[in-house]
Amino acid sequence: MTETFILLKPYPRLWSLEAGVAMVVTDLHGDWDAYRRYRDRFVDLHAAGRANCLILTGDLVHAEKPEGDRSLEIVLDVLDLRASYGSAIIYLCGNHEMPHIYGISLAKGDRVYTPDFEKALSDSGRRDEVAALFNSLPFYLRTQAGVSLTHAGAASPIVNPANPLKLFNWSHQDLLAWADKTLTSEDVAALREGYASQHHNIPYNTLAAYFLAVSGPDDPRYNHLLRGFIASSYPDFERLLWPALFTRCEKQYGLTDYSIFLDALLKELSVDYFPQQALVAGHITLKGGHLIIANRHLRLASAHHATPRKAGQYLLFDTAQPIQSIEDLGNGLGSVFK
Ligand SMILES: [Mn+2]
Repeated sequence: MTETFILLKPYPRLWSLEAGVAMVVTDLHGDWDAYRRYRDRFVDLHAAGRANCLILTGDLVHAEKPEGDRSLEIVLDVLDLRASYGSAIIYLCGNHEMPHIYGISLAKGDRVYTPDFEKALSDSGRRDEVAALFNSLPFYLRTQAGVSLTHAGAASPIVNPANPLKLFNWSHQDLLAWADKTLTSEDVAALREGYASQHHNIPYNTLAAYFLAVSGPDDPRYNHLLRGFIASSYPDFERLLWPALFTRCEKQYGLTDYSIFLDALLKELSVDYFPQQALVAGHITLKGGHLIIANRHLRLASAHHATPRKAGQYLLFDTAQPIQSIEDLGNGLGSVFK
């Protein structure tokens, strides 16, 4: 068996997979049991020559409840898998990975997701490795099969012709460097006070320890809450990056408008490439393990977003074999829970 995979990286955030059978898994959100099942299935399929690469579409981190949240163990295990399988382990950026790149917090209702993972990162001593990993993650993956993948789906900014290349070339480093530079021309002590005043006058020191596991004023990351605030105030962060990773697709835009954004995204992903016919993404809770939207979007729920969880599915498809319709992907759906 000599068949392998071909992965190209034409843009930092848009990669191309042109050969090999891919196994796709979405949104595990700190669920170690699900992660272990999918990882072991990939290892078995790979050994049997039935899968060449594993695509994790993001949101490996942040459980709904802090108890039993094994987010960091999953991410560290992905790093180990990378050591064994190299670039055959493809990890797309989700909206739950992104806040850790910028040092911003993410919450839903009473649940503040980010502090536990920041603390675990500091305790592990492997913060730099994880930061480098998150920083490298693409947003989009397209294939010769005409199937593209992303974390959440299409979003309205894609119809503005200036935006696709901005997104495909997005640099977290440039934005953070700009924020650092901005900080050097500001009165940082006053900014810290301003930050505290926006957070119930809790001292900046306490906030930095809580949100980012910063050890104190001597920590090189001491100003990172300010840096994240500045970076996330950059117009394209809010207008472009945020919708791309957080889109709620047809639930947000309605089916008619979503179809337009979906077509626009698939068209942009097809430029100078094989025509992209279908998008695979996760991010949204559904009944069962998958759902087809607008005949071009396969929403896959591998555990967290599946209802019930054990209805979660993975997808296997040949990235070199053009699909005729999205229904073709149905043959590649599988379960690790049966
Ligand atoms: Mn998500």
